[in-house]
Amino acid sequence: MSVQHSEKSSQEIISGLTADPPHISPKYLYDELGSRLFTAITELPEYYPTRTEAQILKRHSLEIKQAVGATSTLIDLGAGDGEKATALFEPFQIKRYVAVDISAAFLQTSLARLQSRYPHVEMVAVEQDFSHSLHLPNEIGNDPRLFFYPGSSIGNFNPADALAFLQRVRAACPNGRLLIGVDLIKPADILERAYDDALQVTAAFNRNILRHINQLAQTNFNLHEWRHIALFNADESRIEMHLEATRGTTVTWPNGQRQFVAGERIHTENSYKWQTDAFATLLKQAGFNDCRHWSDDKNWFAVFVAQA
Ligand code: AVI
Repeated sequence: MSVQHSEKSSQEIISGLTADPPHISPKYLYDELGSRLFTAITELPEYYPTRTEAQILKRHSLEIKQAVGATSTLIDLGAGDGEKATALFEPFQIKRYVAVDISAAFLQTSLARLQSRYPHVEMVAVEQDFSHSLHLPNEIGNDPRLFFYPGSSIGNFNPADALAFLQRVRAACPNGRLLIGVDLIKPADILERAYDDALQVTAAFNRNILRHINQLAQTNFNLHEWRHIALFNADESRIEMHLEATRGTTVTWPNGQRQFVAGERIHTENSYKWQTDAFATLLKQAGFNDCRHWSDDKNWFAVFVAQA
């Protein structure tokens, strides 16, 4: 197993905190605890994307396998615990599993566990923030590649960045395929419940970003002073997550500070919801062709296969 390291930037965090409106990149949601909280979110009754996607993959497995064709290297973008990808190992006869994720500690633990369950699959861990660039190590070779981007993580990019991201994947995938999950537009109450669950796991996930950046940028956020907000912005077709100050407070860091008044919000995440036609157009704009998709009975989620 090999690990590639990347640098985290406290400068980026501070410039987001001092911007108007203030924001924190959603990638900082995923330290080790954040990744575990996200795994817990995927098990919540209100959070339908993960299980709906799994149902689509299961129900249409034969057609999806046919659309993907021959492949042996699976590149899992935002692998997390890698569990979703394991469902593809056998049907696609995967020989090499390349797990790309921003959280190195989580990746290593996950791959060590997977390696003992799948001793014949070569495992490569790549610690990378692929939201800006995608560099894969030479050791993964030139066998046909299947890029796997499940869970509607594409929704965490705005449409322009989603296009740029898909173009990068397209460039890294000569003659390969992309298998990607996309969350679809649906009534606001269903969406808002999915991002503001009764157990408040999503609230913990959102507030954990402050704990994480306190470590990275030496800020002194008091988590008790911030509450979780999730709302559907219909004009932008996205769920927004914010952290709202419950009282006036001053946050400091080495050589700087910012005051927040009660009710002021820090924007932490967007999760865009798509129409299937618009997403197929986006894939074509990125240079993919032969795009096919499958959906569930309620049309809540879609799985696309596209050819590079
Ligand atoms: C990772 N990503 C697709 C999740 C989403 O639904 O946008 C992150 C998430 N945020 C809150 N709940 C889940």
